[in-house]
Amino acid sequence: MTHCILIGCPVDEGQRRAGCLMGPAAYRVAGLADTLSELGHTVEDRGDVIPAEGRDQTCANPAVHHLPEVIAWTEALSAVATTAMTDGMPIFMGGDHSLSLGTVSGVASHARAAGRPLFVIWLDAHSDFHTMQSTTSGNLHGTPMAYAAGRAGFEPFPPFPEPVPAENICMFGIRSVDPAEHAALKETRITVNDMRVLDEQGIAAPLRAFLDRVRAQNGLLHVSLDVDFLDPSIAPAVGTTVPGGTTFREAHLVCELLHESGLMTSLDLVELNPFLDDRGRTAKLMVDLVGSLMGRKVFDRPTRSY
Ligand code: B3U
Ligand code: MN
Ligand code: MN
Repeated sequence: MTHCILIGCPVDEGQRRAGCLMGPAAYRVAGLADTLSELGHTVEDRGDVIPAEGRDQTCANPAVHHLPEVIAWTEALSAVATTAMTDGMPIFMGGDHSLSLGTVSGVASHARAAGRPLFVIWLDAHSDFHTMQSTTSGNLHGTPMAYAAGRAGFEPFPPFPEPVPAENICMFGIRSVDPAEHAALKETRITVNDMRVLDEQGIAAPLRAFLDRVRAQNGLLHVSLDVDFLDPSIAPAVGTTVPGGTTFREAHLVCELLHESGLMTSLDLVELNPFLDDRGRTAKLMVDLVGSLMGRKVFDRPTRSY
């Protein structure tokens, strides 16, 4: 049994297609809290975070937009995340992916205080590995993984508490990487499981390999689930649809393996744009995936301990 802490993060400023701010409400309507309590967990909904007013910060790249607002979100969410980590398992209901600038930073502060290494699983079509200098869209939802990895080029932001070592970062579902991200990723030891890897090896083997490392080091594990990890045919409610995403079954398998590992300590649900949804179908699928992440299954699997 886990104490699940729901935290609404109605962040819309990290991209240009308005609507992600309705995400937290959609997760509540789709029954996230009931799903968790039916699985035997306790649930506490801490409501939606309200950031302070943005200060007048700028950066050299003129494409970047809403920088003061995103910095204000980062500061607010980081503080909320650190507190929640001591109380239970935070589930951050986004909001666009720029919210992870704050959530991962808050979780990293907690990990440092707890003296445990932090690991991150990034389930996404995109690598989100831009700095504020390299982004051409100027959408800051394309940057949080670079911030968490400690890349230079985030000067107006608070310094990232304890950058996540590249060996502790594992991406799945990747199929849209900009040239600047590609060049930067090649210089790191981040594990990028793009769709080619998943097609050849399946999703279970690479995921288990990474989970083995988390377990061996007694790590904390942050999971960041972007709606566009899923194929747009099953999850249409997202601003940046990328064809060729994970299937319903692959996505549930990832979630079931994560649950069986018992390793996940925090979770982001990002990029749901309910304005683009088809009768709540994407919101319901995301809630079902959280169900699998938190223990819903057909039968126990006795063959492996996790
Ligand atoms: N890499 C592109 C596209 C993108 C990143 N994240 C999303 N889209 N959702 C960019 O704008 O940085
Ligand atoms: Mn993303
Ligand atoms: Mn994405």
